[in-house]
Amino acid sequence: MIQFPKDFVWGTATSSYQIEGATKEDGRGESIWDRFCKLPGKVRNGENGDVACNHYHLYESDVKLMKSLNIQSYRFSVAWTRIFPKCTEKPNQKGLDFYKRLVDCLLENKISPFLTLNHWDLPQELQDKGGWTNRDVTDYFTEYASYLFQELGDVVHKWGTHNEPMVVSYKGYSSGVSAPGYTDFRLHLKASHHLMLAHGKAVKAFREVGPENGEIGITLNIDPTYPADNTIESENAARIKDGFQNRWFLDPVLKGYYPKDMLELYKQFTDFDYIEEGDLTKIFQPMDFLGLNYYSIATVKQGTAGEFGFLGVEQVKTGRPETFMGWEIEPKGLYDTLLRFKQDYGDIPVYITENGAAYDDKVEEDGSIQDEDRRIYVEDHLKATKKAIDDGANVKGYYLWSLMDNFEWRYGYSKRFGIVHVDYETQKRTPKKTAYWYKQVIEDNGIKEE
Ligand code: IFM
Repeated sequence: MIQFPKDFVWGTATSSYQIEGATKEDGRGESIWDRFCKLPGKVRNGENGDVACNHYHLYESDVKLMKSLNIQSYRFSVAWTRIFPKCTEKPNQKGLDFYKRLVDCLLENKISPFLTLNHWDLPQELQDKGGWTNRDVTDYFTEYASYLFQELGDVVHKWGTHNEPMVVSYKGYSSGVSAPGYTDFRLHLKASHHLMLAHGKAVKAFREVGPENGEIGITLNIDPTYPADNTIESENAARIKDGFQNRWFLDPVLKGYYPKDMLELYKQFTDFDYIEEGDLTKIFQPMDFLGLNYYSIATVKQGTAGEFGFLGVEQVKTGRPETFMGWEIEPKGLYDTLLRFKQDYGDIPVYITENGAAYDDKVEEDGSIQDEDRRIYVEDHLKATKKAIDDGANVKGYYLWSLMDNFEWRYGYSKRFGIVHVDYETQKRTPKKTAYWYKQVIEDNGIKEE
């Protein structure tokens, strides 16, 4: 048996827009994803989160299902627009009540809630003011966060500010594949700064008005980056890609500065006039944990082709097996990331806030889903996690992405990440083979060796 530490937390994760549905109920306001989904060609088949997994109505049975699978903790996000449909007006009690009911239900079932404040569904009203490129949004975010700290702080102890701010700013404002869909790298730089500033302000507010025994952190999506070969050029490309995706966010929140080499490189795009004196101090707030979303690695060489060509970086495939997202599978990348945190960023406790895989699941004639490929993916990543813990990494828990199949953003419903299958016609939930396997892992607090 590969045994995990006795206080290790086993969880699953989801996010509001991806599962809730009920987008027009109980006073919820419009979010940027509601708007983005309506734009022609942005989301596969013009799909959207209007119904999704109908979790808004089915949350009680979803919680019971989690309970039946031994899940100890549930990471979910709050839809900002349910709480503040209009940012300048008073909060919407009905929206808050939904999350109160959800949290109560979790606690009744002995599942500890982990609440993320921003999993991408920014109010459209704030987007109309410039979204994350407008510094004022950092104040709106702090107000929204503080309200939830006060209203839910007695029952929720684990809090996350943003999920993957890199995706929000880069994919939303530069590559344009996510809401709001802009394509200007300068906007990404500005938006990323404001996201981190909002994070810092919210953490500070948490210390002032949040629960005394609560914990708060941020979730970053880290792609460990490796040079394609031993040349200086490839090593340089790896440094840049790592700076762009990883250090640009890790360094400000955990060290209080932007990476110097990236500031130098980005001078060609901006004069950084949006960074005000004292901002980095505001961003650099002591956190209780770091959340890591890990899926894959990046392998790069110098070049001008592809998405990162404008930075002189060309990402290449290495021939490793891939998931249904086309993401290369490399559990060692998770191990390397966990040890890198320890080496470069101190001994901060880490939660793996997302890890999992999309596969082209087939429903068998008997109704079961034999997702052996996903089970192996999870098993191999858990083994990498355990090895990292043995080698000194401070990992406190693991949240499998995702509890159930859901709306996978621009890919609509075509990519299934769940350990529970969702029939979107009937909303029937069916645990897949991975779910039963994970249940046993939790019961054993470890992985049985063959
Ligand atoms: O579905 C997403 C999630 O919203 C954020 N992290 C990556 C997942 C898989 O793409």
